[in-house]
Amino acid sequence: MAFSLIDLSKNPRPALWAHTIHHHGIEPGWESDGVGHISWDIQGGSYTYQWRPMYPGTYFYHCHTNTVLHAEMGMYGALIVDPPEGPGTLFSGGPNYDEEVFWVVDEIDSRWHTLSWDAGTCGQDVGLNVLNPDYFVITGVDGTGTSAMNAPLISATVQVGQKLLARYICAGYHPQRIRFGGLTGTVYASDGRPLPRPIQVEELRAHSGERYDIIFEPTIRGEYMIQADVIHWITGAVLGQVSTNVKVI
Ligand SMILES: [Cu+2]
Repeated sequence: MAFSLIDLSKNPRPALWAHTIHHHGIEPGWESDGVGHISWDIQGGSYTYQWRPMYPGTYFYHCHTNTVLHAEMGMYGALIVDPPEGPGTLFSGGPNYDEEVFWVVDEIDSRWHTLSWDAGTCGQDVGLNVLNPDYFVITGVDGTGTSAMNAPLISATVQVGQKLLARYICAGYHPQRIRFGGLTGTVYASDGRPLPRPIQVEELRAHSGERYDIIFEPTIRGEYMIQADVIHWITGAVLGQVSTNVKVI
């Protein structure tokens, strides 16, 4: 492990700036929280993040260097903590599941992707307050066509009587609404913690960074369309939509 702590008040901006990992819900110490300036800023080399997973669940992490831009660029991910029982159990004492899918929904404004990695860090207004998405993705796959249909880790085929766990993450900046095409799901946990009591839902609304663990126990064979709308945070207009499917056989 090689790193140096940079005092920004005394050092010029380095030619090579690193990225960091900032966790949501994991609660590491400050030295592993990845928030620029108050955690480690690393000039070259690498840093090993350390923390102890205390609660099983669905977590979210993202880069915290020039955060708004880098997270939009796709520097984020899902982090799954399984209970001691292993995959197949959501949390100790919680429900079991047979299949697992990941619905990580995000919007992309391709204009932002023409910017330099450090755009705006010296106080310039580079327009990061304007997000007009022209691409919509689910778990890294184009969600507007058919790419996410029957896609591994996103789409699922289950039998009547089986339980499907969907780990849904709102990874965009605009709010979202996800609809389950006629399936009723049960939300058992959110943001890495069990709910006081499970809630039955036919759709969910979520804001940036929120996670929901939803279990479906379909009783009727058929193909169900899962659709998430990306909704403008001021006007409420639907800006775009991603789709995938669940087949019940
Ligand atoms: Cu970064």
